[in-house]
Amino acid sequence: MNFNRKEYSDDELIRLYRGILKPRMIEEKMLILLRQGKVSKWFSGIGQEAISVGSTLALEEDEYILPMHRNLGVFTCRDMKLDQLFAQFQGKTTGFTKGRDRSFHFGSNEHHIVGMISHLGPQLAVAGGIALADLLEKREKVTLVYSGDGGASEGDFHEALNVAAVWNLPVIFMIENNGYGLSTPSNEQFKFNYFIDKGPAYGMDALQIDGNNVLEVYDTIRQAAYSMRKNPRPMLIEAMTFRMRGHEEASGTKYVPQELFEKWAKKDPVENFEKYLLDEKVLTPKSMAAIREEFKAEIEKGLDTAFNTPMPVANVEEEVADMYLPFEQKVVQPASDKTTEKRFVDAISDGLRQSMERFPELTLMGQDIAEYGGVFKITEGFVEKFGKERVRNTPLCESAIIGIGLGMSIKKKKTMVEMQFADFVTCGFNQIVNNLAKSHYRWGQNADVVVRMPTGAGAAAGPFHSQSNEAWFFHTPGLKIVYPSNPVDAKGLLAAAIEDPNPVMYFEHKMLYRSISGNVPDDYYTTEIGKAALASEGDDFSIITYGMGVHWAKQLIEKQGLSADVLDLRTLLPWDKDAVKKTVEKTGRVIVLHEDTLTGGIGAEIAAWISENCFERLDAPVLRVGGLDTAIPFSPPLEAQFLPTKRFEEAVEKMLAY
Ligand SMILES: Cc1ncc(C[n+]2csc(CCOP(=O)(O)OP(=O)(O)O)c2C)c(N)n1
Repeated sequence: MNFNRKEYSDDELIRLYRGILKPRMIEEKMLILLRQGKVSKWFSGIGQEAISVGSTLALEEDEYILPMHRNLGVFTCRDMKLDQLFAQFQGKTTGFTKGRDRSFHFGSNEHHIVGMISHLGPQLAVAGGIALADLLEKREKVTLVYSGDGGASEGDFHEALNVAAVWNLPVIFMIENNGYGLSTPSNEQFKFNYFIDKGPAYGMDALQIDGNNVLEVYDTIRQAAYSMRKNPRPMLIEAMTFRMRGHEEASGTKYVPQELFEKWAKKDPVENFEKYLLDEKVLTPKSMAAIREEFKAEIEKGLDTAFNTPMPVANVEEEVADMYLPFEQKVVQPASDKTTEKRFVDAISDGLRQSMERFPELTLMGQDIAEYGGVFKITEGFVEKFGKERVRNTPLCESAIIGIGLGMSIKKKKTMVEMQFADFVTCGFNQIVNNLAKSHYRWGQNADVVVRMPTGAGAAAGPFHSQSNEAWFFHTPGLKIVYPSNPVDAKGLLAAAIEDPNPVMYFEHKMLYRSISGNVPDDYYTTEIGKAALASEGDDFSIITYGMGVHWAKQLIEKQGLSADVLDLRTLLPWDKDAVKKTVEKTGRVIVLHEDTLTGGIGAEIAAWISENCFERLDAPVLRVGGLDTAIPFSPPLEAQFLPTKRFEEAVEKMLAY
């Protein structure tokens, strides 16, 4: 192996040696503990340590690193206390996730590390968000994220590299090409020869290095980072290496030809570097042994402490509360009583504009939202007022953009991501339900992201521009969901969603944009999240609904001269149980109405809750009315049948006749 120390001092080389030795010694100990049944799953990085260690030590301490499952060296090189690290591996409260997530699935802002979620690829875009925040603040920093060669087959890899290239984000994409993704060899994973062929295709420089040579990794990353801090842009580094053990310790290595192990054993990154340092007389066998002794004692002590720490004591309230960053909304009243008649669409735009003025740290991202003003023109004129840095046109990369939102939160920024149509959120679903929603629970990092969702049918736009998909998110703890039905709430709830540091899905029904108006306060104000409101009051029965349902309910009551409460939920997660209880107790008869398909819809949950909690006060069974359990058809007569309006009328008749 070719080591070239260039101008590096003995101390720097010793730092690298200490860096690479410690994870190796921890891993060797882990193998023993595994055999003794004292630790569970372990993903070994033996043979690949030079990559984690060389790259981590090459960066400044406050530059973020986003490691994967074989990058123990990142954690040890950032001087994490071993007792806490081991406690994390053992699911102890004193780890980094209070026992809620395993192994390397955690972040620590103190150490400028953001760990992965199991899905691998989503991590790449989060790095882009951290880099974007640095870029916007003109901090000369780089962010480094790793990917295996297998994980790089995911669409997230493409999206993250594409956005980073288009936006000149200073991200080092470090591909650890170790020949296998679980049992699948490279030739069954991808068709190109090397990852360096991919960099230029995305418009970024790419370099291939010997991933087993810690000095080469260190020197390459130092130079790359130096240049990228001055001239922000992404770079792809392909580190050639080999996984010397199984995918995880229980899975074996039968599928790997023995010759490969023999070939790569000769390139062991620790042994070769040791030999070089001895040859160079940087270290002696005695000084090496002293370092080993020091680490051995540190590891034993860390393990002792971790093993002697009790397992977590489960507590329901704590678990449920920790899904969210605690936030007590202080409702803001408008400064004056001046109002202007505004359409729903203009009220949303107004709320967004005033939030941009109030929060300099807020950035908007979405397809065609800059000069074009968005397909519904909600951000028209924004780019002139706030500039292109804060009003960002995005490539068609929903997943990456939402992941970037999380990265921006890590750097204390707020983001609003506009889905062009709520239907397209499917392409960013994983980032929302697994990254944004779970990050606070897992390691205390909130995701300060609002996703705007132009939703709903009624325009004969067919199955992919008409869907209501709030129920997907309703089932995801960690998210909040707001869904206004009128211009005043639309403005106030959007401002409130942006103030809230937790991830909020904001649904806006497209058919309301230009069909309804109201007197909207001119000043900035917020509406309370989690509170329903009576849109109409009556005595005979209650209609619990939201969004377009509020208008259907009011129209029917008026048309038929009925007397009913119409409860507009306004927030779906968390929904207002007190208000539901109050109206049920008042009328004893309830219809839950929504546009979304019936089965598994939000109405199902509310109806079940009413029957569990208000049974004695009911005079009739709770009825649910929703969209047909079909996709949403294009042709107007078919779409009209899909929508619940006719079935709603029938349900009202049935309810009153009961
Ligand atoms: C989306 C997703 N699909 C499948 C898996 C299961 N899985 C975990 S690691 C892995 C292989 C990853 O290979 P690679 O990215 O090359 O990393 P390596 O394990 O070789 O370091 C697979 C298939 C997963 N975690 N996430």
